[in-house]
Amino acid sequence: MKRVLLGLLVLAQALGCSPAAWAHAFLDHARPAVGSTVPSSPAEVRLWFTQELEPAFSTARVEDAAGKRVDNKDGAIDAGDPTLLRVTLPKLEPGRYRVTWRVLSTDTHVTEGDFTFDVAR
Ligand SMILES: [Cu+2]
Repeated sequence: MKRVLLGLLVLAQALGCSPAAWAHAFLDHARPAVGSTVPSSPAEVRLWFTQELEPAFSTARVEDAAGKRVDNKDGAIDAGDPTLLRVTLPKLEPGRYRVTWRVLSTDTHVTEGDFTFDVAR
């Protein structure tokens, strides 16, 4: 019985998720917050995830309402917090912006998503 259980544990790890936590890395919260309106152009977008991320395969981009990329293309995992992905921004005009993220968590699963925020007039 012990051997079977051990086999299942090894299988679970091979599949990528630890038996204790089957979840992948999902967006926990963001700043600017999902769907929010901020009074002025934020200096950066910060994305906090539910798991630690693999730096080489975790990216975020910010586009304006016309679909033009506006971020500084410097998306990176925070040096002190492996669940935090940051990308800096130039000064943004008022309007709606879409943040798209795609991350690889340390459990080897890729997840992706997007949301918008508004810069107030
Ligand atoms: Cu997973």
